[in-house]
Amino acid sequence: MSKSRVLSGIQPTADSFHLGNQLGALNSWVDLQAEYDCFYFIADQHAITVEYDPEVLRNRTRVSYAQLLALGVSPEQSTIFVQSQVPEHSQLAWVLSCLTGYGEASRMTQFKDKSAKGGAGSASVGLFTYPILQAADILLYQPEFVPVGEDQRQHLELTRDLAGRFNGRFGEVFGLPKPLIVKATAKIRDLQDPTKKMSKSLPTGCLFLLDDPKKIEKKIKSAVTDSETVVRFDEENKPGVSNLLSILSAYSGESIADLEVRYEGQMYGPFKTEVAEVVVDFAKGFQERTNELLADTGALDQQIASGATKARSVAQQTLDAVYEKSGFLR
Ligand code: ATP
Ligand code: LTN
Repeated sequence: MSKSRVLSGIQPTADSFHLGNQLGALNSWVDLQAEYDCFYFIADQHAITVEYDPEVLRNRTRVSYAQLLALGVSPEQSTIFVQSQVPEHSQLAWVLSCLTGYGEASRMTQFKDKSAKGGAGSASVGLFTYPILQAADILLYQPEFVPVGEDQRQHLELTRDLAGRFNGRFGEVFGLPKPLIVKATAKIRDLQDPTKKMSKSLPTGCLFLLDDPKKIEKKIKSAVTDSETVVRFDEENKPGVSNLLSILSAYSGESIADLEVRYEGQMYGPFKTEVAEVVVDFAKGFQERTNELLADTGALDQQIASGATKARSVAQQTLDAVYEKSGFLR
């Protein structure tokens, strides 16, 4: 029996992935490969919906791709590609945008949040139509599941609506993809303000996987905890300690309950030291693998190009069917 398909994407909007990206999303990308036919891509076209620098983007796209491989996403098992190298994404996005209501697009909360941050009137039309491009990303590959964070649920809903609308109006082409929401415990918090989620936009409390290991250690050792000295998981009253427990458990494989027992009667010092050790240990190997891939850009670019070839062989079939039903001359 053929495996069912999974598709997901990530934007190349930072110089490094952070621990939240890894534990909240990318580790599950790695795990899903055992059971599914996975398509993963770097959403570089989504990254130009806000102000950016072209050379920085090019570099971040390569670095993001290399990091995916270093995390264990495998080009043998999965199809890993860069969005802008598969022109079918833009082509399908146009067809879908003609099926999207203006009011419908206006209700997307990510646009409202992001455009509000940039100041009224400064948002691009690309930022407005972002979810339609995302719908095209997904529907081109006919996936059964789309692993995304809670923040993307609304975009998935729009994707399903557009797929159903196209099918209803022009004839059955698309299946309706289901969200695979990564479990809530995978939400990692900011080390300096554990009431917030870890995010690249708050770099002081964010652990970037490509940070200097000394910096990683320092950030963990100065993580905000609380005035108690009990290592106990209690997200509401002890968000800082609970966050560190989640991190330690994720990297060491030891359960949170076992960690609580092992740290009974101890202060935060040794606990933080161990958290720093496991993260630094992982980061060192990860950085070595990433840098090795980045050392030969020619080989890396070839690998990226062959990902695009594999992706296009699927994307073209869907686009063909869509163009046929849409009434374009073939
Ligand atoms: P921003 O700076 O815009 O908040 P970000 O740092 O949250 O960005 P994204 O590029 O939005 O990063 O996230 C990429 C993926 O990583 C998404 O699937 C998202 O759900 C996941 N992710 C990001 N931050 C965390 C976190 N703190 N905990 C768990 N998952 C996260
Ligand atoms: N919007 C997503 C990234 C993204 C995506 C996709 C995820 C773009 N296209 C298609 C899943 C499927 C984000 O910012 N996390």
